[in-house]
Amino acid sequence: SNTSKGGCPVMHGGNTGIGNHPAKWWPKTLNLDILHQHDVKTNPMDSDYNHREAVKALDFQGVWDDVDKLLTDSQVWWPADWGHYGGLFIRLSWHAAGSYRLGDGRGGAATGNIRFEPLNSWPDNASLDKARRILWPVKKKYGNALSWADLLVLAGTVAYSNMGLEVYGFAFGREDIWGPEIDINWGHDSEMLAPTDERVESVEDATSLYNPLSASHMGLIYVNPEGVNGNPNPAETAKYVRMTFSRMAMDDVETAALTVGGHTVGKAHGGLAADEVTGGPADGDVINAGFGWSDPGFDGNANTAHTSGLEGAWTSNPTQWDNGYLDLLFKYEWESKKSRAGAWQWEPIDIAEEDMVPDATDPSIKHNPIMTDADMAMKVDPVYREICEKFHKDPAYLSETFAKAWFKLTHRDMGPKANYYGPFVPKEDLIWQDPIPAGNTDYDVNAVKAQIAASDLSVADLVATAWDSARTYRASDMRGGANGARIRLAPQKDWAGNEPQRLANVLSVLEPIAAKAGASIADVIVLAGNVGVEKAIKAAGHSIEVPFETGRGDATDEMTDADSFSVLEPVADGFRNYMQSDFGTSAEELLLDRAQLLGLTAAEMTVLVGGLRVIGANFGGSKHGVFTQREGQLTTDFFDTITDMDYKWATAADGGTYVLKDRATDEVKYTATSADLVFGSNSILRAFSEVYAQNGNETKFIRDFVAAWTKVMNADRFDLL
Ligand code: HEB
Repeated sequence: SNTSKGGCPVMHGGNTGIGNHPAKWWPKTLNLDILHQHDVKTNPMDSDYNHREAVKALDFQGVWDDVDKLLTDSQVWWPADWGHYGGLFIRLSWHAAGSYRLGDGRGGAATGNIRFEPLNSWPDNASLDKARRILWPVKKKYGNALSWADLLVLAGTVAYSNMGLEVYGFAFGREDIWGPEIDINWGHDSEMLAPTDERVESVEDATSLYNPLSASHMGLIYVNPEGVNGNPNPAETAKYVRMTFSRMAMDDVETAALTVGGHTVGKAHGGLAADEVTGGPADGDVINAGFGWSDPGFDGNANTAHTSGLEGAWTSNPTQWDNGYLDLLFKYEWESKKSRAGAWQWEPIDIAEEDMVPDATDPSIKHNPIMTDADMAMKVDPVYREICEKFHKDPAYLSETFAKAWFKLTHRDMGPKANYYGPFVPKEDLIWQDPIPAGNTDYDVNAVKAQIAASDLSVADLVATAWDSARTYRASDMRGGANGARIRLAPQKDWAGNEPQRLANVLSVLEPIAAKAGASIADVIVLAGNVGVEKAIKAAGHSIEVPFETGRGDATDEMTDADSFSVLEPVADGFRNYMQSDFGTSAEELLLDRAQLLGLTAAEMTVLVGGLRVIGANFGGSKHGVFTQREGQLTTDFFDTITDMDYKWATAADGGTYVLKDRATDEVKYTATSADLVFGSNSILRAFSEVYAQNGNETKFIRDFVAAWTKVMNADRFDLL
């Protein structure tokens, strides 16, 4: 018989659950999978589906009107508070957008990531599973052209408009992903909602929050509503509000406006005791149909729903945009109390009957309004207080400030305006959009190339400058890149990683060439890089042209919010073997992080590193990883060397770098960093290195290098799509 003892009676040799990944035994292995997310294989759309084309044909006004109708179409399975889903939809949009952090541009609303883990099941996102299900009929009706990512942000915007706010605008154009983002480091906490202490150096110092995290707990969007580590203390909470909002590019005025405007509508839900609350959708039973936080106390009435554990509304008119929040905050003294679910919240002392809040199901019952610890921070912190007093005196100023901050919150990670679609796009250019004027497309490219080639700039100068100009691009929020030529403006021109002196010298040669031809300097910098690459290809005995697209524009200082660019500074760049100082993270991990932000695959990262090394494009002309006797030629020498057993590798005397010795003579032949050696030591990267070292792949190597190079040079050309 073919039966065996033990085990499952059906054949089950597949790793069908997520917890048994083969790499789990070697947790320090480089996670190259982060380069291969959101690929064609995970995308159910046809291979020729172009979302940008599809969205142009969307019935924009129809979608808006249908969402507007949904607001008051209460469902029996999740009834609307006061018959209006406005508060719920706004919290949905805010939590979709609020995971964005400026530090690396990751998180945010631009991809529809809240549909997937971990965000789908984060405790702070409780009940937003219901909100999305309420929106499903609209998603279904408009099909491919309406992405979830757009709908999630539109929902809150339509809700505000419906409740009386003059909204600033809305742009369509976000494209959905189809599975979790695995690249984002949300923190190394031991468990969901672990104490803040696990992600700060000192709880007393909010600014010691580990960068780029922008929430005080794993599983929260921002701060603990009950107070730091659950202890009510608005002055302490204020510091965390300031810190976490600044990590999302919001200043004090924007932060106060968002908090006040956010809680002008809707309510908090505390129908259950904390120990009755169950896990999110990913913890649920199949019969929960993808819903989490199953709620045994919910009796079909809105007023028994559970979400955060806090209970109550902030204003007496929670379905209207008004000034009720600040009226109540300043009119009353507030005391800290436990909600019916046992959560800390603030309630007014001696409230007048007319200021009380009608019950969400039965308006004949009245409740106290509430404030979270973060709301009290608006009154207790002197800076927030002054701003809020101004808002209180001038409701029109609050409305305008809020509307603009809401637009920024929900569009911050969409990149330049070239990515905006639809009739509700505001005309005005906003500084945080990093505006770039359109560039000339009508000039003699070959004449410009000839002049660059005839200049006395070296191949290394040409290639390094173009690379530096383009490498700031991050697909996470579509900022940075070669377009705009901001490399010639402050602060970029002075970044150590850009080798300011060399850069100034190269620009002094390229700028007159651009001016004479009528081309943008942004175009000429990239073209110069292409000329350098073509020279290196020719020197290696091949002839392959590097494709080029005209039309980049030149930004000015006035178009540039210099401060907001500091996060793009390349303090490490493994592609040029550069590390400003020891960051406690390995050079290869920083290389991988940059490759992911650039949107590269592991093969593209490999071919670029190997090619840039032998071209001689290292920072400061360093020789680490330049495994060739014919620098300046685009050859496969890097890969030949790294796969060659005639070399023996050792740690260099300085302890931080490495040497390659001739195995027979012990003579040091080359020096290297770990960002070089990883291409021979990591099993996956070695596999790619072998491809380029193999006989017969010399031309493929050059073709692949040119394709990857061109991808980086054009990564920010949304105007071409
Ligand atoms: Fe908010 C809600 C917290 C900010 C909007 N908030 C809510 C809650 C809590 C909180 C706890 C409740 C939930 C339930 O349902 O239970 N927030 C909070 C905090 C903060 C905030 C802590 C920081 C400061 N919010 C915010 C913002 C916004 C908002 C910014 C916008 C803009 N919220 C909101 C809304 C709501 C809330 C709308 C309501 C929801 C409903 O109605 O459902």
